[in-house]
Amino acid sequence: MIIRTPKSYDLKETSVTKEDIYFNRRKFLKSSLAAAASGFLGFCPSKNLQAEVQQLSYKTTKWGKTLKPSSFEAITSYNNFYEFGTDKSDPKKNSHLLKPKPWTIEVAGHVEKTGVFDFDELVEKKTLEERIYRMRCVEAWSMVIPWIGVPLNKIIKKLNPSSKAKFVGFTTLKDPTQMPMQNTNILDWPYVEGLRIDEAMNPLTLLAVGLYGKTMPNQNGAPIRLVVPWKYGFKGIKSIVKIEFLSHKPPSSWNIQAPQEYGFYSNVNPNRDHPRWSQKKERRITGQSGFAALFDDKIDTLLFNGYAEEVAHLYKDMDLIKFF
Ligand SMILES: Nc1nc2c(c(=O)[nH]1)N[C@H]1C(S)=C(S)[C@@H](COP(=O)(O)O)O[C@H]1N2
Ligand SMILES: [Mo]
Repeated sequence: MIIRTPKSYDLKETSVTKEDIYFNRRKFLKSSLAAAASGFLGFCPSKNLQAEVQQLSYKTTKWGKTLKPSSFEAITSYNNFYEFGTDKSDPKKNSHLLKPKPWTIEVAGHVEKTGVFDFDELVEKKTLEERIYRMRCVEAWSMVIPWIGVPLNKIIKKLNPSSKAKFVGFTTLKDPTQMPMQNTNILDWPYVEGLRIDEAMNPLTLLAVGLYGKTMPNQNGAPIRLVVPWKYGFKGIKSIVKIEFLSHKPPSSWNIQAPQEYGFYSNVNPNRDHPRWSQKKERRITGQSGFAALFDDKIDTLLFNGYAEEVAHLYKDMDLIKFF
């Protein structure tokens, strides 16, 4: 057996199948005790890649263990991030301009701890968890994404909002030198989003800082983005620089753009069609059928994207067709 010293071009090659390394790593973590004892550690196949991409340490949780994640390639090359272009392939191509480090987040409004926080102050590394969630875009495609993040409620409890805080508003970075499409007016910049405080406090809601066990790729919203798995994807605002605790409903970019098409709630609901297309089914992008996810089968869309058990109580007295 020949053990070659890897060259820099090898790192590029291995990064093509990052999800294999991810799955190996998950197996690897399980057997790490036995492995350490047997001196197996030196043969960990992901070692070289770790030098290239920063690995996050995190707690594994029960969430989504039975779901098969979409490929790393699909998750990081088929994106909506209009700050970098309107094509699904644009964010991967153009988001190298984003500088996610250093990063600060302003906290404002009806909350005790206001001010500008450094990323690491707000996101304590020891609180990171893995959550494998179904994600449903309003455009009727979906993926399964293994996020790494902090439940937003943990951060909110630390910041200690007052009883006047009925909503939470989020704002994306505005800097046209990093986000070139902000030189155009395809959307009102910066991108903004919001949740009701009880939605923000729901244990499913995450501030994600990574996926597949790695630091968040720029195209997915580095260094920190919202993940609300029972809502349409556009609620998951990327590259957040401000969190505000408000007494009134915060603005939402797509709601401002086309209020008759995109509501504030935007809970995934197969019974409420978009004015221009059905929401009954979705194209699940697995990345398994080569690049063109376009060939994947259509599956039924589930109420609250399959998370009714966890979130239906938040809307028990609401007409979900009227408050879409
Ligand atoms: N700042 C910002 N956040 C955004 C968007 C955007 O254009 N700008 N697109 C949204 C939409 S429509 C979707 S479907 C998700 C896509 O997230 P993903 O690329 O990580 O899958 O990001 C959301 N967050
Ligand atoms: Mo979307």
